[in-house]
Amino acid sequence: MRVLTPAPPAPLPSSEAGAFAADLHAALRGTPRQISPKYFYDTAGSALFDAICELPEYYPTRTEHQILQACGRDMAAHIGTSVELIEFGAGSCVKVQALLDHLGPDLRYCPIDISGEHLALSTARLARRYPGIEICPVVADYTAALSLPDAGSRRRVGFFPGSTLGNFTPDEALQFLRHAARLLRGGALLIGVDLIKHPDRLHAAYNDRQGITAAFNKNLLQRANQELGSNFEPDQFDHSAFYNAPLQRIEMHLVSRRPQTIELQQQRYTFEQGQTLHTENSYKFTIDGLRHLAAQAGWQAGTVWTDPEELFSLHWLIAP
Ligand code: AVI
Repeated sequence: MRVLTPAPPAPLPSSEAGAFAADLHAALRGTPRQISPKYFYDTAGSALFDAICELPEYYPTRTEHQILQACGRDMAAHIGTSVELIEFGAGSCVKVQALLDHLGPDLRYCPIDISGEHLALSTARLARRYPGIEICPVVADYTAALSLPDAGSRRRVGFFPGSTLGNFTPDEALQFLRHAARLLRGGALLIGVDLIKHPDRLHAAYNDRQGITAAFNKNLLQRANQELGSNFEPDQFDHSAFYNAPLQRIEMHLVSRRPQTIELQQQRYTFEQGQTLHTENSYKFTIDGLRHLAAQAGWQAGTVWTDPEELFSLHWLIAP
């Protein structure tokens, strides 16, 4: 078993808080008011997201898992041997196990995640389960410039499951795919994206009956109160999630239930009744749409794996 020590360290909490404060002020000054969904994921938000993944209405995680279970052997054959497998935003390193189960020991696995603590726990667990694999965790923001371990003669293959690409703006998605194509030149990328389907199914997935997605959305306000000392009243905002068909995306908003003023670091911001803070977009793709986007970023589109209902898809992209 070989687990290399994670490096470099995660950003300091104070700089994270500074970025959150700056982005929240900018969002509240903007028209429309919009903030990056990356701020959902503090400890409470990450736990709520894990709970979302278990919900009966939230099909993406379960469906992707089913595809990985059913087609993991074939995907592993595409990945091949003598590979450096790089997972972008690996978190608890659970999904990759469907691939590791079919890959030989001649493999280096490099999970990248911003949370060093989380990564250390997940890779320790993984090393116990796959003692023959070299694990080389990288603590970093995978959307920024990365320094990865030298691949030597190994081919680099990326793994980016979970339809996280859908939470990027179209420009960011293109930028990420270009950045990944450079990083994985001569190799490939296995990427999971959610597919366009009937709006009722999409609506249900983001408006669950237990209200977990609503709590996840409102947690952003709790986080601001805790970390930045603002005075949002989460009960005075409604969760709103709907499918914007022309833009092929689920939009999540927090809607002010009444006229109200909030204070954030000595600045006052007024919400009219019905005014929203736009907290997330979750883009949905067609199979051809994703292949076209990948081609624009320099990829050659290969095999696609889906479930029988075509709810979700995993794509093999080649970086020439
Ligand atoms: C992480 N991401 C792919 C999820 C999604 O479906 O866009 C985040 C999420 N937001 C609400 N529910 C789940």
